[in-house]
Amino acid sequence: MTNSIAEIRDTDCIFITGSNTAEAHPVISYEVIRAVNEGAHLIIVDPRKIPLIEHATLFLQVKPGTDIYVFLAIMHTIIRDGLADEAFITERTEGFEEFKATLEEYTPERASLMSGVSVEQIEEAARIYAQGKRKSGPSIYDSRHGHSSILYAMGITQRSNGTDMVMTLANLAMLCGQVGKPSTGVNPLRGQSNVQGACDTGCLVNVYPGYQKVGDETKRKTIAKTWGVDELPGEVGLTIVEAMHAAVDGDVRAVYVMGENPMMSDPNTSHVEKALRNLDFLVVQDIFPSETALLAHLILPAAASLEKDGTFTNTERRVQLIQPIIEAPGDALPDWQITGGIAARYDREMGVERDKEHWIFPSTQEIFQELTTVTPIYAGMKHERLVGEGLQWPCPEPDHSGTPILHKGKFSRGLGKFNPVLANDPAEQPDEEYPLILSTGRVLYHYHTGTMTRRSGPLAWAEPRGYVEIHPEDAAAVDVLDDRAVVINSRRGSVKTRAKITENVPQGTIFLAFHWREAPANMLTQDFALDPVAKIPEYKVCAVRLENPRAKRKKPELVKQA
Ligand SMILES: Nc1nc2c(c(=O)[nH]1)N[C@H]1C(S)=C(S)[C@@H](COP(=O)(O)OP(=O)(O)OC[C@H]3O[C@@H](n4cnc5c(=O)[nH]c(N)nc54)[C@H](O)[C@@H]3O)O[C@H]1N2
Ligand SMILES: Nc1nc2c(c(=O)[nH]1)N[C@H]1C(S)=C(S)[C@@H](COP(=O)(O)OP(=O)(O)OC[C@H]3O[C@@H](n4cnc5c(=O)[nH]c(N)nc54)[C@H](O)[C@@H]3O)O[C@H]1N2
Ligand SMILES: [Mo]
Repeated sequence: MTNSIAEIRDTDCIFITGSNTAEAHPVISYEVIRAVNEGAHLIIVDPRKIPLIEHATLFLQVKPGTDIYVFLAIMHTIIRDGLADEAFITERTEGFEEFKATLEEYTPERASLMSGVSVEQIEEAARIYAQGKRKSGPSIYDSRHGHSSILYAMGITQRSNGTDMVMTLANLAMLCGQVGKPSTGVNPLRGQSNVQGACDTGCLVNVYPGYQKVGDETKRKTIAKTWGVDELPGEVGLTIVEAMHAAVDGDVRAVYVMGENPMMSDPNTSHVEKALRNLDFLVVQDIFPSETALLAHLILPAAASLEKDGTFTNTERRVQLIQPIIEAPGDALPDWQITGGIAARYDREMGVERDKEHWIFPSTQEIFQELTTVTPIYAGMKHERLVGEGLQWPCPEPDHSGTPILHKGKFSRGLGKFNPVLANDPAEQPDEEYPLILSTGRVLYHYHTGTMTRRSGPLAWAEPRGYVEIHPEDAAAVDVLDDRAVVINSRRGSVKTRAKITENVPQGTIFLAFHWREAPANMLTQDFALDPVAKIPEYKVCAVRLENPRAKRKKPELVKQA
């Protein structure tokens, strides 16, 4: 997030898109509702009637994958109606003229045709967001503009044009000067407790810790020196989906899976299975025996988050200490001790002398200390400074108090760059054979592949088994009944589950969460079209067909006995 969670409550206009905030980020959704109750406007752009629309002033129900036309038309309207923040554009940004020219063709009328949202709603959304208008009550900010904040999540990023979508929202915020101030900004709501920390510390294929590009020779040399090695690899690695393709081709021979369950979470499960079975060596390090662990040559038992210490970095870049509150069972060890143990063993085999030969590092405190020496955004932190509230990065010096708001006064690259974006449609479009769009995601009561939440009795009571949401018209077309079996087919595979007939999904779109091992959504999703930059698969759109399993069964014929 460019801004902080607590600022949401003071926002004048909240613009949410591609985020089912109430179910996937319930705590943050309380802040949203609090702001609305105080008079803030809430605009939601989403294909589904998600719970938070109850609180929204405007709900723009787009067809999946067509929101890009709506965003471009919102910006078209803002420029057309003179609502752009010209002072901000002149002082803080570059590339505006070129960007502006690309917007000309994206009229609200065209967006309406593509997305199904009315022209009036698009124009109203543009006015409210640009001016940071409130429904009622005074703004706590007394500047010329009210403060508008954008929240987004996977609905816009898990797309073959995900990077374009994020740049589009950044363009929108810059166009209206809604960035670098409290209660504004472009705020991705991150998924796991520590996915932010994992990225910060370099668990990505193209960067070293602190987002230092692997291709940057100077930075690479500095890190290598600190780590006491001659050189570090300078090539970008393979992302998950690319690695699976490479495994099928025999170019990747061994995989070490740590805290992931790709047999359920990666697109096109049949292909993933083929990839994993083709490996010479598969290691799975997990807290439970997952679907992926079933295929492993070696399973390493890890301790769970409540059983270990270290730090978690949350979605607002806040680095916080975690403490073990229960003991790990059996032989389970914290992940850092398992990988550290393997590294130490490797060193010993290679004849390297070490004082602490067990885990390379004696404690998480020392790992963190070492991390701060190669990670400029963490450089001013140490465990003692994180007690209590923690610190938000960048925190470059020992006496720096952290950064709740990014891009204040200046962007990290200096001037904010407008990146012209053209609309692109999802890679797989519905057709005669597969006439519906499948959208996948989450429900409140379960977490991802269910390794953890589907072991819980109370959660099973709330949400015991899989189902697919189908619009009444689409259900009627294939004679599928509510709460009865339905088969979903895509070009990759088939899944049988229970139908939930509801108008929460628009006609032409069905929704299936990927929590259910008895109805795994990723049997259906596609892995051929990735975002060209982020390489994320298009989990939010693929083409499917529904089938009524009862229709297949022939009526038993009465055989007359002579
Ligand atoms: N209960 C629960 N909470 C979770 C998780 C969980 O598994 N369960 N997982 C966590 C993780 S890792 C993550 S990444 C987050 C994900 O959090 P979200 O991204 O909020 O979760 P999703 O269910 O993937 O929903 C994405 C939203 O995008 C919408 N959407 C689909 N297609 C489109 C489109 O074309 N355009 C737009 N604008 N919107 C679209 C969907 O209707 C949905 O409302 O949740 C985190 N929180
Ligand atoms: N169709 C579809 N697929 C999707 C998505 C979607 O919206 N639709 N969303 C995608 C997104 S955003 C995400 S984040 C991924 C999630 O995909 P995964 O990360 O593969 O899913 P999880 O079920 O969270 O798997 C985490 C694994 O880590 C284990 N684990 C938990 N704690 C620890 C620990 O401390 N140490 C170790 N070693 N293991 C631990 C759990 O038991 C589990 O097996 O799914 C992606 N896949
Ligand atoms: Mo995620």
